[in-house]
Amino acid sequence: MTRYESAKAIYATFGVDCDAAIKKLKEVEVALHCWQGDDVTGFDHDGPLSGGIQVTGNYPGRARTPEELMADYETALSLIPGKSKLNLHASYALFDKGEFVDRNRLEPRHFDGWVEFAKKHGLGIDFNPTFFSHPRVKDNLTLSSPDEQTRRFWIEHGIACLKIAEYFAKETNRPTVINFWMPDGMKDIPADRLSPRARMKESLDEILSTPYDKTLVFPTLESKVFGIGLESYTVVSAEFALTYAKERGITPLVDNGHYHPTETVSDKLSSLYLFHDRVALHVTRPVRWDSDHVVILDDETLEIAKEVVESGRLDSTFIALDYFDGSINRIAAWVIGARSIRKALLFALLRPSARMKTLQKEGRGTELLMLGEELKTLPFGDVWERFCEECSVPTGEAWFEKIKVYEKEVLSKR
Ligand code: RNT
Ligand code: ZN
Repeated sequence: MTRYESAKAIYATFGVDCDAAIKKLKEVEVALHCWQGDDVTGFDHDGPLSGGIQVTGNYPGRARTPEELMADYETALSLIPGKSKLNLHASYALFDKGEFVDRNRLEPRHFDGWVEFAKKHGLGIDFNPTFFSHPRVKDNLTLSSPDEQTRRFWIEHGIACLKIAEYFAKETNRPTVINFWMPDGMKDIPADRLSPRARMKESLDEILSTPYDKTLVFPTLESKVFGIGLESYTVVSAEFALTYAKERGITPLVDNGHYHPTETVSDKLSSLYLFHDRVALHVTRPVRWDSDHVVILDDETLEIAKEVVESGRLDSTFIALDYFDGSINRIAAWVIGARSIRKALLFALLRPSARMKTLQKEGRGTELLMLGEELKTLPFGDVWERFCEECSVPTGEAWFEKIKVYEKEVLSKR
């Protein structure tokens, strides 16, 4: 008997079908963010990272060119089991030698290299307009700026990106999520909280009134509680984002680093599911603040995965990773997070959920608690290894060998 067969027999005694869980997990697509590879730098500016987000660490080997980023991304993909989706930011536009096009004038052709890359790897593409790290951000505001020229510039950027998103969807023949995250906010107490939000609403309305294929392109709106240097006020707060998304028929995006520390996204999902056809996730790991540490198999990641799976909403949840750590090997960072979210999903798929729901319904809390604890020590690792094998990626820590070789041969020479 192999270890997998033995594990399968043990899970079967709990009424859990391991083969079915593996099969389901293979279908789940997780968007892998290009920005982990270069510390959210992009290719269209030389200035610092702005928008109240921060990458710390200067581990050697950061990707500096599209070629380097693509090669690194490819290396990460080869070590991640299951389906990935390419997640791009507008700041990663590819320009011909000597060419420069500002963000409000971007065209689909500036992303042809990425489309080719996605097709080569059989990936769908998600997209993000980039409302930060740019001289046209004025007083930390973009779409909510009182300065009409500034606001116009960013509206044009949003519209340009919507067209690019549609191009991605058509080229890859897969849906494209386009996520709107605007860092707009204030360091100190605003005199007027209402007007920036009113302008934000108007700007988003104008962007979304551009015709786009609603069966292929899914705009999402991401809220945030605060950013670095934007501590007192963020325009797109949770209330703004949820109400706007509901009113306008777009998808809310919840990033688990964007709430007060004792709030959990895992507890928010079921409420969102009741009112939204689709929900989008940025899975990250906030350590004391929205620090965007690499995702690991921690309690909240497990609980988020459990909520997605047990609400029966795996197929209508857009799952994306969003973190950036510059203090460790960046490719390993991609792989660790991407493997961890899949471990969490597998763990959720291996729960005897019908039995557990019945226990809750019948008020048998003692038994439910007992069962939850017993599940934690089942031979989960053997099922995970099997999943990796079936996806033809290295099991256990064997994948790290490739990282070491790549670091020696490629990264250390940058
Ligand atoms: C920032 C948001 C946002 C960004 C990316 C780069 O706090 O989480 O999603 O991380 O767009
Ligand atoms: Zn995010």
